[in-house]
This record gives sequence, C-alpha cells and structure tokens, in this order.
Amino acid sequence: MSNKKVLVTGGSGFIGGNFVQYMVDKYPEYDIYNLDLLTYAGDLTKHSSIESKENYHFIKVDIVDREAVNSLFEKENFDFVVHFAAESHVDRSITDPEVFVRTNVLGTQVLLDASKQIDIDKFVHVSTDEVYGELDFDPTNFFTEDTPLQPNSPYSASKASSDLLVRSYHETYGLPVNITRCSNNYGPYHFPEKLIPLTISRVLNDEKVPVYGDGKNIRDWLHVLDHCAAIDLVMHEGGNGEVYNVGGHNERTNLEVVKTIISALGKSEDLIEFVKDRLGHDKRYAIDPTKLEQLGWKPTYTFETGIAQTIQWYLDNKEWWERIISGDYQNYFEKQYNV
Ligand code: NAD
Ligand code: TDX
Repeated sequence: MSNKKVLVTGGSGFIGGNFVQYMVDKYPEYDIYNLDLLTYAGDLTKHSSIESKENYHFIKVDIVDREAVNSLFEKENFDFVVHFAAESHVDRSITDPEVFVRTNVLGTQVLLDASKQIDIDKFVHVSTDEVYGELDFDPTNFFTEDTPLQPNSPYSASKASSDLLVRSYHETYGLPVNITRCSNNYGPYHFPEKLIPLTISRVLNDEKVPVYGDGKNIRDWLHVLDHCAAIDLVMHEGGNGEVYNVGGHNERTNLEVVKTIISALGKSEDLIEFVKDRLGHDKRYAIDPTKLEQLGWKPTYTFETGIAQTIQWYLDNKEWWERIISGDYQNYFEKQYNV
C-alpha cells in the first residue's frame, strides 16, 4: 500500500481518538495527523501509547482559524481529511448554541475551502443520525440515507448544516466527499457527560444517575471500534459523493441501558433518579445500515459484548475518568443538574 497523509480533525476526542489509534496501528505506512484544539472534550494523554510512533503527528489548531488551516494544508498536501472535530453534546447545545454554529458550521466550511485548494482523494465528513430528527416507536421504521433532514436540537441543526455544506462543495466544486451518519457510539474514552460513561462512573461512585423524563427514549448503540472500521471502509471504498448510515441494530431504551450497567456492577436500582426531561428530547433513533453492509461492513460487537468490554475498560482506567470528573467538568455537571 502506498504512503498517504491522513488528516484527522478532532483526533483527541472520543471517536476521533479511537480512530487515530486504529489508523496509526493498522496503517504504519500512512502518516496520521491529529488536528485538535483541545477543548474540554480533547485529551492528549489517551495517545501516550502512540505519541512516539513515527507515523503519528499532533497539531493544535482551531478549525475555524482559516489562516492556520490554509497554511497547514498548503504545507502538508493531505490525501484524506477525516473530519470529526465538533461540539458534540446535545445538552450543551441547548444552553449555549453559539459555539456549535461556530465550530460545526464555520469550522467545516474552513476545512472544505482548504481541501478544495489541494488535490485530495477524499473528504470524509463524520455526521450523525440526529440530523434525521426522531422516529416514532414503530420498530419497523428506520432512518435510511433518503430520510429527510429534520434536526431538532441546536447540535443536530449545526451538524445538518455542515452536511449540506459538504454536499454543496461536492456538487459545486467537484470535491470528492463522503458523509457518514452514525448512531450513538460507546466504548473506551467516552467523555463522562454522555449517558453510558456518566452512568458507569456515577454508579461506581454510588451516586444517583439522572434519567431524563420516563427513560423510554430509544437510542441505537454502536461500539466505537465498529464505527472506526466503517469509516476506514468508507474513506477507501465509498462511492464519491455518497452518504452512508452506520448502525448495528442495537436499540435500547435509556432505562434498559442504565439498568444493564447497574446490574453488571452489582449495585441497586435505587440509584436511578428520574429528572426533568431534555428540551426537544428526540424519542427514538434507529439506523438501517443496508447500504454500508453492501459495501462490506459488519459490526463485530453486540450490545452485550460491547457494554461488558466498556464497563471493564472503565474499571481498569479509573484514573482517566476520575481526573476528568474532578475538574472543569464537575462545574458543568453541578450547573446542569443544580446539585
Ligand atoms: P468529542 O466531543 O468527544 O470530541 C470532539 C473533539 O473535537 C475534541 O477533541 C475537541 O477538542 C475537538 N474540537 C472541538 N472544537 C474544535 C475546534 N474548533 N477545532 C479543532 N478541534 C476542535 O466528540 P465525539 O463524540 O468523539 O464525536 C466526534 C464526531 O462524531 C462529531 O462530529 C460528532 O458529531 C460525530 N458523532 C458522534 C457520535 C457519538 O455518539 N458520540 C455519534 C455520531 C456522530
Ligand atoms: O444524564 C443523562 N440522562 C439521560 O437520560 C444524559 C447525559 C442523557 N440521557 C438520555 C438522553 C438521550 O436520550 O440518554 C440518551 C443519550 O444521551 P447522550 O449520551 O447525551 O447522547 P445523545 O443525545 O443521544 O447524542 C449522542 O449520540 C449522537 C452524541 O452525544 C452525539 O454527538 C451523537 O451525534
């Protein structure tokens, strides 16, 4: 295989971080560049096992900084851009939408402009099933690539906006692109503001777990490493301009997820606390992944094997998440839940 330069934006976050490690290990002949601003969600310590490898490079840059991004692209002439960098937490977008527009919309546009100045093989835009809005509870209804975009939160609206910009750069300037729309990820290095790591960390500390509304909202869970393999496949084999949904048919209510974790850790369901519902809370997400399966992708984790592996990872890596929940994140958590 030939040498390629791969720019991964947001490579210090949850999914981008897993993807950087996956790529550095799988493609020693590629140069992997992790571009990240290191916001509250970015963490470089997770890369201690790869930081001395010759094919790993880190660059601290804000994707909205046009000058810095342009000069980097002129210097490095990347073959692939895999774009994860974003503000990613729905609850934060409800209290502070502005930074979501700045990073997710403007940042994507800056990267697209820089990409069209060089001869790239592919710009892969990592998006989300949330751009499709919500499904009802009819288990035969799924999001397909043709489902209309109907985002309901400022987060998903900013992601849908960036998807449309990516599409327009393909149609207008002929930029080679793919858009992937994945369901909820979970796994190692998931930031403990999100449901699964929040539940694991709080249950381990014998703290109450806030469940929004009646806990009956449904999410479709995918292990982060299955998502990484999907992106690897799409960047190399995806049809130019195509959108691919990513999901493994693992629908669970939030209450089922929380109860599974509590039971695996041998704790009491008294830890569950029903709190006020999220504003505009989407009822159900569920992905039809047929198009990606036809390209050759198949998930390797079931929810049962994935959640067991993830719980074990949080037990083995207490230091990582304890540091996070003892810092700035704690202030956010107290403000969010008035505790
Ligand atoms: P995350 O919040 O864990 O990580 C985001 C990363 O982007 C962080 O490292 C952060 O420092 C970086 N970043 C933020 N603003 C930046 C800026 N202005 N310039 C450069 N870097 C910046 O997010 P995640 O959960 O890993 O999600 C990654 C991507 O995948 C996002 O685009 C998200 O919309 C998408 N996605 C996430 C999920 C999920 O379940 N987490 C599901 C589907 C799609
Ligand atoms: O404390 C909580 N209690 C609770 O009941 C939190 C944090 C969440 N929830 C509920 C809300 C959702 O129905 O759990 C579900 C999952 O919530 P999050 O972990 O915040 O994920 P979600 O809002 O579904 O969005 C995630 O998946 C799609 C990612 O954060 C997005 O970046 C991705 O696009």
